[in-house]
Amino acid sequence: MKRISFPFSALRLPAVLAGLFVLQNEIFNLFVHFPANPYIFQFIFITFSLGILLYGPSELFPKMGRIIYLSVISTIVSLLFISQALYFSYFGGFMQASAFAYADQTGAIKSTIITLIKPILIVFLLQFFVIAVWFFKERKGKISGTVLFKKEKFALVLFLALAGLFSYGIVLFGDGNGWKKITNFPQTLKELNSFTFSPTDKIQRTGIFNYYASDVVGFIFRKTKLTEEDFALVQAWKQNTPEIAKNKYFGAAKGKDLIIVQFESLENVVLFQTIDGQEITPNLNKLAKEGLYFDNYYTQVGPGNTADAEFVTMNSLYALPNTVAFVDFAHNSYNALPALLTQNGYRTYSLHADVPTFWNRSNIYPKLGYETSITKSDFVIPENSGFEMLSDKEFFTQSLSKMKDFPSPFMATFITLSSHTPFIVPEKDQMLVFPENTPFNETQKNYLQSIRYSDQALGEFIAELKRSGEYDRALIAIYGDHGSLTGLGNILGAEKSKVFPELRSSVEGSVPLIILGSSLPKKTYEIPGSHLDFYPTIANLLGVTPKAALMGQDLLGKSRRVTIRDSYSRAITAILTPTIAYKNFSEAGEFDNGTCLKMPEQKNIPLADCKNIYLKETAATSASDLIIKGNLAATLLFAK
Ligand code: GP9
Ligand code: MN
Repeated sequence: MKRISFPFSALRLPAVLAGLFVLQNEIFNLFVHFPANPYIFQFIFITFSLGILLYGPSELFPKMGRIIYLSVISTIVSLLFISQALYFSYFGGFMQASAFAYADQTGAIKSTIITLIKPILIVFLLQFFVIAVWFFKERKGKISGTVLFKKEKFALVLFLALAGLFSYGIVLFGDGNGWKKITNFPQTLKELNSFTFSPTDKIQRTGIFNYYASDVVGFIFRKTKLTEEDFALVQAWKQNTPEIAKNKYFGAAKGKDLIIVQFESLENVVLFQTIDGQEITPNLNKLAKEGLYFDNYYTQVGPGNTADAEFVTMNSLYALPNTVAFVDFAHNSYNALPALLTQNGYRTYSLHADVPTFWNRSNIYPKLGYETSITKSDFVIPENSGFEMLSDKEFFTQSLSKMKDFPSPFMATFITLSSHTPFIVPEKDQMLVFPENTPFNETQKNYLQSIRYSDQALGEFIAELKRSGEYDRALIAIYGDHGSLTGLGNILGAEKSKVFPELRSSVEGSVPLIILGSSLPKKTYEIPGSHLDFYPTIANLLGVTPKAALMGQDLLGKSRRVTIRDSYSRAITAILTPTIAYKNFSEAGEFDNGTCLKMPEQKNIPLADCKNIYLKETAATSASDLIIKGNLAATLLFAK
């Protein structure tokens, strides 16, 4: 066999296969209906590198070894692509390592597997064809083979290792801030798994193969085995947590349909504010006066933003500080609000005009008890609307006609989109006119325009519910998922707020909660509450009893307490009760750095007075994390 020069000539076949691998990754992205890839260069670079890393080592083996190696890798590649594609066709989501750990669904797919096989899947087998042709030509002498000396083999391994490190290094450390130093390799691997918390984002940037690899790495590193002490902590919390007490509102909305609107990036601070005489949220303001308005209600999101708001609201469990439960704990068993309502005769729907894979929703929704998900492809997206996604007006209008077919009683969760960052509303739909000397910057102005627009869409939606009579048959709850991160809170006077301004204006900030129902009084509540309290409050209003211990409390009940955690460190940043409060906005979050206050006066009192509640809340927040990580939600059931 003729010797040819090293090093790149040795990688000719791996390079061809890596090129094909890039193509296969992109075809997979098209198969799962991803829109045009905004990270196409990063995507090509990383998937090509992984292709080289997978196929490159074949050159280290002599003849037969090379064929065996390539066959093994090709089989792995085909299996992963095809099983992910089949999983997507069946579940509408991406296969995760945790799905096998808590496998209860894989059986179901077997019977329908044949019907899911489509001709396009052949693309994921093409590498076998390329390899066969290559070897045939090599044998005929049309392509020269390579024989590597020991030193060259060593150099090749080194080259592959460097190429791998460099490519993944770019993902981890190439964020335009130069290169960070790797000090702790296991930590670096963990970061590689969570450089972005969103699976769709990760797959668009690095391909499905890399996503699955990082999911497996994350799964291995994740602490899901609990110690005896962990179990004891959860048990102690459960024992001390009574069933939600019934009050005079119990069953006030019994048998009614439940309509929930999770309003994107809606901060409480924009309500009842004007710009040059124009109300920012005229519709929300009106609605707040028509029902129960919680003016001191807080988001609890971690890195999962919208998804965390949904998670906390539907489960009454805290969001995890450094990972996203929707993604990493999607296959757990939960006792969520939609599941409770299905057990009480409700049909449950979620409506959101994004792809179902976003935030891994298609994997977790069934676990929360949603029976039907209405997603992007169920809506007609008008051309040239000027909105990046389906506009909220279209979303509500089209949803209303779908809702007519929902059998009562139903629960329908609407998740809006138009006020999502970067808050771009086409000029024709902008309703606010800013004066010349406005204190708001461009982003803040865009944010306010988007809120004004979505407020209008919501107003029209509610008006239609009233017109059709559905308003009288429903319990309606509207709340913001999280803040806007635009820093506009202080301009609008959040610093003058009665409660901690740090909470009002930060991302862990105050969001409104409005509950409407013909049987409810008109009342504004100053008492503190958070997303955690949604489930117990709504359950009591509907007259259904949660089966398991919850982290939150009924907002209409006697006992009130809110504990807010920093979204990244686990630290407790604030505990609010009507009589005592603790706050600590320092990064480390140690108890001693905090302040204890007598409420509602906000008068400093000795720190020691807050010790008890701080310890209790620390235990509760830890219990919440352990319940999720240890998949214990199903064990929290009250004895019958
Ligand atoms: C899109 C939307 C994302 O599905 O829910 O919201 P985000 O988490 O980016 O606020
Ligand atoms: Mn959001």
